[in-house]
Amino acid sequence: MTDSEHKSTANTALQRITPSEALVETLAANGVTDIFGIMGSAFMDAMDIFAPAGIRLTSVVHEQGAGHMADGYARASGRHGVVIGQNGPGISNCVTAIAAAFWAHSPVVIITPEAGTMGIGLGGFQEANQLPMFQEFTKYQGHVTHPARIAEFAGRCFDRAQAEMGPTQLNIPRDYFYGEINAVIPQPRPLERGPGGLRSLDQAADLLAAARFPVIISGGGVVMADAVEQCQALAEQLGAAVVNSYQHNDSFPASHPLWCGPLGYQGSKAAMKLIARADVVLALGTRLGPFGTLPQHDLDYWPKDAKIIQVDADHKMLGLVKQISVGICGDAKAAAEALSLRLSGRELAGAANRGQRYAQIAEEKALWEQELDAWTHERDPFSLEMIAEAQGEKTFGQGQFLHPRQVLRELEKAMPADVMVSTDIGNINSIANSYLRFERPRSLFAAMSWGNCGYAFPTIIGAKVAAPHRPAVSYAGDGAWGMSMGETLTCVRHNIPVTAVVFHNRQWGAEKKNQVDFYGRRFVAGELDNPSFAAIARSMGAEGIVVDRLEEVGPALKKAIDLQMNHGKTCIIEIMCTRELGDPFRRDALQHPVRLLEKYRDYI
Ligand SMILES: Cc1ncc(C[n+]2csc(CCOP(=O)(O)OP(=O)(O)O)c2C)c(N)n1
Ligand SMILES: [Mg+2]
Repeated sequence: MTDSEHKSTANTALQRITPSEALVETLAANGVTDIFGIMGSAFMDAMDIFAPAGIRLTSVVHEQGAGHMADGYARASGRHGVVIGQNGPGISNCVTAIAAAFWAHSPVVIITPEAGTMGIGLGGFQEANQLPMFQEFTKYQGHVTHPARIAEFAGRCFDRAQAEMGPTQLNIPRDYFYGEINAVIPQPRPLERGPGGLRSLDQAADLLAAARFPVIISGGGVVMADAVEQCQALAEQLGAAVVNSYQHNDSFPASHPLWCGPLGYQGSKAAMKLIARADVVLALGTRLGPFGTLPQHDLDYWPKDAKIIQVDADHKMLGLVKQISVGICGDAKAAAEALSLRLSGRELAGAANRGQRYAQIAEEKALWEQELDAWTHERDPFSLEMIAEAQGEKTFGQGQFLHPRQVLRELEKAMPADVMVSTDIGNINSIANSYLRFERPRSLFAAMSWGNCGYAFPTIIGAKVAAPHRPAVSYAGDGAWGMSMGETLTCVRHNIPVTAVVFHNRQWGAEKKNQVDFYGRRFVAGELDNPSFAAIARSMGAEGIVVDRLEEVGPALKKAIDLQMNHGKTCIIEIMCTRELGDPFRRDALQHPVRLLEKYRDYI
């Protein structure tokens, strides 16, 4: 649902009203039904009337969780996610989550009550200048300069979060909730987006018509613009292979014959080998982020001689990272439609070898699937040692430590239809990129370019609140789970049933991999000595399952989904994994150590 479709009962005339009422009425006018946060005196006057305005405040364990929930809510629904907290520490607790939402392009509004105007600068209680904290991670910061302007600033924050596809901040001195004002409740002003400049669309159509091996990169913009259907129509018209941009595996249906899988870290070799052959690439709704286009699997796949057409709703992204031939500042859906229209009835150079391309796509995909099937475990020396060591060991469940890749394959096979999955940052979560396939958009919520551990679990809770009818699953490593598992209490307290998969490998694996590759296996701070997370989950009132036999992975997921969908229960599936480690995250950014001082001489 878009903002314009919300039915608002708000009075649009000038009214005598309190600032708290003006704020809450503006929230209601924007269709807000859910806010995430922790209560506080700073905004209690407004909070007191949330319920009669049809707004539920879900109280969380930690405000970072609330920020991620707002992000997940926005990503699952396309609507605003809203987060609120106590001035000072409640607000500073949100910084990481707002940064993550910024890089996920989520329309999150953070409402930040601030110290009162009569005390600012005197060093009172919970006082901080709250605008600089979020300056880098917001598209707009509305600071309420007078109580009578609270609705005006609030409305602008909601409009700009959608228009600019990112978080906005509404900063309200806490004394400005009180008093009486004359105010108009602003109605949402959704931005109508267009296809882009006509000349650039014409140029792009000419390039596509002349392409002999066209490839489409379907990006996050395709998800956000609900443009999968239009992208698919264009791909079929051109007979173009479609690859997902990094972490946007839900931007094209995986069952489609033209789908090739994701680019980027632990992505699809089929996608990489096919885009390497392109003479024309249509990058639809993607900023072509640097991390998502790095060489992978020893394949430097970016087609350096191809003509690149880039479509992005933000003009600042055009040509920023990759050289392009044509840049279109437009909406992915409208641009795809406009290109289809321009190409229909035209002679397409690629028509001649269309059948051949379909065959090549099918062949590369089959090869990649075979490779994945055979790739049951990692084969580097460290991993082989870890696997050998685990063979003699029993888990606390008395079973075996499992190979992460096999676990991920089993999870893939057992995924329910219409599932939403969130993923964290870590070695096993990254490898999951090869095994996460979706049929519809708004299904994958990865920790995007902010890359913070602890992202996935609170994010899936927010997604579940937005889409309660859809199964919701989060993935996290044991380290990241430790950061975020407190929010299990939020699920239990507020009946928000989700399924959390925890890959228990007893280490901060992704970073330890760098110590293997660059630091002579000198393991500093990499080991994790954990209790059973399933037992912790049970003590928090959720269900917990320990999995230490491969044949139990699929049934455990199915059982947890049944608990979630049919019994309203949150379940943590703790999967015992070996310490083997896949390819590292940032090989590109590390250098082998050099030591000049005598005392550190051995540390190379
Ligand atoms: C908030 C935050 N702190 C630290 C890091 C650095 N970091 C990246 S991956 C990683 C290890 C993750 O370990 P775990 O969650 O157990 O997953 P594994 O790699 O073992 O699969 C760390 C510490 C980060 N990305 N985010
Ligand atoms: Mg781990």
